[in-house]
This record gives sequence, C-alpha cells and structure tokens, in this order.
Amino acid sequence: MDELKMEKLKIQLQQLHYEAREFVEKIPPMQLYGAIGVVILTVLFFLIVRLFKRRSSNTVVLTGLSGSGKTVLFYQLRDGSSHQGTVTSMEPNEGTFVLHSETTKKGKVKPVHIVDVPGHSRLRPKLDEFLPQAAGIVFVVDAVEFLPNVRAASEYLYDILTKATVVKRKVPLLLLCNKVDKVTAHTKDFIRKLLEKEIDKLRTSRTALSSADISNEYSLGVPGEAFAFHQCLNKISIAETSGSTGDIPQLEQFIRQHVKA
Ligand SMILES: Nc1nc2c(ncn2[C@@H]2O[C@H](COP(=O)(O)OP(=O)(O)O)[C@@H](O)[C@H]2O)c(=O)[nH]1
Ligand SMILES: [Mg+2]
Repeated sequence: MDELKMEKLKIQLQQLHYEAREFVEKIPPMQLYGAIGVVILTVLFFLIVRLFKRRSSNTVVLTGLSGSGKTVLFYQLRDGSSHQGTVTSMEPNEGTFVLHSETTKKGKVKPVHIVDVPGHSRLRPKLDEFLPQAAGIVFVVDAVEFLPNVRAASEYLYDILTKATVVKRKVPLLLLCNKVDKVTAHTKDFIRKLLEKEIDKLRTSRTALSSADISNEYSLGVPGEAFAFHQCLNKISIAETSGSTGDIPQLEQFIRQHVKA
C-alpha cells in the first residue's frame, strides 16, 4: 500500500519536473537572461547600499584621563543635566540618542551614538573596539588640574593620534578643555602649546626606543620640525566647555558636524 503511494508521488514529481522544464524552455532565452540579470543587479544594489551605510557612522568617542569630566559631559549631551553625585568614573557609558539640545527641533534628527571610554589604562582596550567605527573623537582635558596631568594626557593623546584606525581614516579630533567655569582654568591656547611641547618630547623619546618596543603604528608630525597639531593628517580642533554648567555648544557643534543629521 505504502509502496504504491510512493510510486504515485514519484510519478507526480516527475511530471512536475517535466512541466517546469517545458515552461522554462518556452521562455525566450533573452527574457530569461534579462530576469536573472535584474535579480543579480538588485542584490548588488542592496549590498552597495549597506556598505555605504556602514561608512557614515554615527559614533563619537568621548575619552581622556579619568576626572576630566567625560561622564558629566555624556549626561549633559543626553539629558541636559549633569547628574552630579550619581556619577561613577569607572563605568563606560554608551548610548544612542538625539542630543538633548535638539529634542525640541522640528523634523527628523539622526540619533548620535556616544561612547564614554574611561581613560583608565585597564579599560583602554575598549578604545580599540570603538575607534574603528568613530566618526569623531573628543579628547577631554581638565583645564583646571592640567599641569599635574600634562604628561599622562600627552601620552594618551599620542597613542590615539598614532593609531592606524585614526590616521588612515583621518578621524577628526576635538581637544576639549573642560571645566572653564572655574577661574583657575587654563586657556585653550596654553593647553594646546603645552600638549604640543610634551608630544614633541614623547616623539623623540619613543622613536629612540628599539623598534621592537614600539606599539605605535604611525609616526607623528614632520621629522625635524617641532610638533604642532596642524601637522596631523586628521583635522584637530580645540574648544572650551563646562560640563557642570552645561556650557557645551562647541561640543554639540563638533558632533553635528561629523554626524550628519
Ligand atoms: N568645575 C567643574 N567641575 C567639573 C566639570 N565637569 C566635571 N566636573 C567634576 O569633575 C569630576 C570628574 O568628572 P567625571 O565626569 O566623573 O569625569 P570622568 O572621569 O572623565 O568621567 C567630578 O567631580 C565632576 O563633578 C566642569 O565642567 N566644571
Ligand atoms: Mg567617567
């Protein structure tokens, strides 16, 4: 009984196969090739669209030494308030949101992906995870406690500016002098000059090391000339903010400049 059913099914399948072949053979070959061509082109089109979409990233990396004010800035960007007292510096904050200052804007605003990567050396591998997709980097500097940290900040900045993912893709960087609400804050020009000087020293000492020890992927600046930020292939700009008072328009401008709405 079962065998009979199987036999019937087989015959039916064979018939179907035959009919299908007859159908395909009836189509003029040009039409068939045309249809196949259309399918291939459609698939290619969607692949290309996906490729381009990934290129225009909306990620902005917020980094700098611990205590410089990254977390406060992150909350200002997201909520328009500093969340004083509830902030812990060891947690990486990450979020995709419409900037708080843009929530009242009419029309469609593209959300921004902001990652606050703590400068603590234990968490620096996090940076390598996010830099390859960064549309921009914000390097936050504490303008008040600048002098005691200038060496550490320069070393960190040097590491970022020599990374292949940053140099090759020419990722723009904003040097953000934060805490300018304090009267004791240093000016951005003073901070820039000192960082340049310190990076220049680092450049000499690091290239003097045996090449085996060097983890930096690209060299910085122009050989034989004192280092200056304008020598970098990627655009480096400098601005002042106060995270705690919410005075951050220059930061918002930088973000919008590199993450198109
Ligand atoms: N006066 C002043 N203090 C700030 C400002 N931004 C942050 N702080 C303070 O600096 C400390 C470190 O801030 P935080 O955001 O945790 O720094 P992070 O380690 O870089 O995330 C906190 O005590 C903040 O209240 C600012 O713009 N002005
Ligand atoms: Mg923090």
